[in-house]
Amino acid sequence: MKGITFEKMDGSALKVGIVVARWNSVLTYSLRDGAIQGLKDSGVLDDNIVVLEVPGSYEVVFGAKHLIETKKVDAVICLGVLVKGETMHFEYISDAVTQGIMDLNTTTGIPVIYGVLNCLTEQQAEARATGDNNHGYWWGKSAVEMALLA
Ligand code: DLZ
Repeated sequence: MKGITFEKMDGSALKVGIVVARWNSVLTYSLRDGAIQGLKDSGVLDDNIVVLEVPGSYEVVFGAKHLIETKKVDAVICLGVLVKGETMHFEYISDAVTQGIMDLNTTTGIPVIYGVLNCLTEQQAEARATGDNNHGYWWGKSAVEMALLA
């Protein structure tokens, strides 16, 4: 089976932040919707889901730190879609965001989920951000599982 399997979870006492990049927004908004569904299916209440938009994937780390510092969230999901272009932008942003999210995980005590797709083509990204294979759904559930560890 593709994807991640989860036990039944009770996230009803949790507050979860979602940081979503607007670059490639059709796909990132689809990931956001998938993540919200994953949270709700794990018991997280609508009122306890905080969504923050940022311009691009490079900004999701700052956005996640902001939510952790100002909203008392139990977990944060970082959502972005990076598609390789003709320049080195993709490599630099991808590396920076990946390292930045890991740093937040090791320094803040709050789980920060890596919901950034790094794809060679838009088709690859679409296949992972939409429909039955919307990775956002698993990332929502991953956030609940990790927050419940605390
Ligand atoms: C500039 C840029 C480029 C070229 N590509 C992407 C991308 O594929 N996905 C994405 O989320 N953001 C991209 N960005 C924008 C950067 O993430 C960032 O918003 C700007 O460089 C401003 O810091």
